[in-house]
Amino acid sequence: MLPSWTENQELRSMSEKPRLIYFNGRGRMESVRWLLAAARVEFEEIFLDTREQYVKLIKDGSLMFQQVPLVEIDGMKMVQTRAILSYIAGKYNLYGKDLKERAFIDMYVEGITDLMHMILMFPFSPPEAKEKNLALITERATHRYFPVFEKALKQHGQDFLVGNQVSWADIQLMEVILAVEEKTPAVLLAFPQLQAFKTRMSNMPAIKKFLQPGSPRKPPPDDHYVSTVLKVLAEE
Ligand SMILES: N[C@@H](CCC(=O)N[C@@H](CS)C(=O)NCC(=O)O)C(=O)O
Repeated sequence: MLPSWTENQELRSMSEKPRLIYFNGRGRMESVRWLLAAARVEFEEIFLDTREQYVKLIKDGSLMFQQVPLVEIDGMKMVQTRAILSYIAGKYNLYGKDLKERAFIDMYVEGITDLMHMILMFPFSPPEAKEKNLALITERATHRYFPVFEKALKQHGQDFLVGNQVSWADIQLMEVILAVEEKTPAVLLAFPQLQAFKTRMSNMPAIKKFLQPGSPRKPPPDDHYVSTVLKVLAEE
């Protein structure tokens, strides 16, 4: 039997590349880019550069909570970064093999996200708060978050954080390690497990490709990125 029109639409959208709608910079979308790259999924991007583009998305009902990131995938318009990431992780077998593995992946990912949130807000901090905020990122990475992953990798004795295969948690850990190192290059000195983890992850073909110039990975935020975000989101 031929598929119905709706099934046809569904089949068509299932075979289309995901489309990422966000600013031309890291922000909350960067973890989505990392996860898709790790899953070897090609994607398209639309960059928001003007307030008009953003208002249009709100008016046409694309943004459930009037916020980006927006990812069009499998016929859905997905918002909320965590929902997007967990859908991708589930779809591409990066979300553990059972509920308990998922529970650990969730805990690790939430911790990493808390640290990442400090990093992604950093460029928007006022000049007089920059030094303090940078010190706080380094302090939290060194004393709260990285020790957890150092211990987890050591006790678990596997190449990866959960089970014996790569998961969403590993990809986000790799992303945050590189982001903290950009700010504090020596931050891994006291973490031999994390150093070895970083080397292993960097050598995975999909990650290696993503780390090469010309990939969809975005550079560290600069003044242009900050002013674009403020301009697009600013209310009149
Ligand atoms: N919980 C949401 C937060 C999204 C969010 O705050 N997005 C910002 C841009 S990075 C935004 O659209 N802000 C506009 C607003 O909140 O009105 C998520 O994780 O996706």
